[in-house]
Amino acid sequence: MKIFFITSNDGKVREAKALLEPLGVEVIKKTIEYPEIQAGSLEEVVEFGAKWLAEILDGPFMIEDSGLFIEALNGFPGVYSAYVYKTIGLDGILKLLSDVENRRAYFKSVIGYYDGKLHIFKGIVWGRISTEKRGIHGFGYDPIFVPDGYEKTFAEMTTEEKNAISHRGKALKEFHRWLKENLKY
Ligand code: ITT
Repeated sequence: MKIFFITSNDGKVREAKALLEPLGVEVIKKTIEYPEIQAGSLEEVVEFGAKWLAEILDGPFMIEDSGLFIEALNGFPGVYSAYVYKTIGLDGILKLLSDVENRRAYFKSVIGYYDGKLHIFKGIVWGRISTEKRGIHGFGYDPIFVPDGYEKTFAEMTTEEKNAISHRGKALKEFHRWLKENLKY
């Protein structure tokens, strides 16, 4: 089967393809700018975006909203992750945490699949913010995030290694389980 993934982020598409295509789900990227409201949660952003896109798209589609939540910063950048990445960037986050001992943080991914109804799938991965940028793979905050149980950052892992433990990998696996049960493709 084919799934249209509405996103501007090639990193997200690469991860979705790596995980879903061996399972028989073809992922097709489609870039359509949709409003990302300033809401208190990723779920609300996905809900609003999916309803907005449903008005202009014919077939089923998926979107995804994600963010990095840093404990010592009360969950910042969280829903503002895309904006913060583009403005203060990784160096800005490292500077904010320069004297901070508690470096705990988690990534969260919320996938919305719309087929006339909205279905939500979520994944979280806990870890810590490193003291310097490391690695060349992945995208976004990957060079400064070390998942629990590892010494490497996400940017020092292959797409497959990251998918096996990441927030997006977990949400995609849940989504795939649902597709198999409900669509029996
Ligand atoms: P869309 O078009 O799909 O919205 P986006 O890049 O704007 O793509 P989001 O709105 O979901 O994505 O914003 C998430 C931000 O969090 C984005 O800037 C990424 O840099 C970062 N992010 C999300 N998932 C990540 C991951 O797996 N690794 C590193 N950074 C991630």
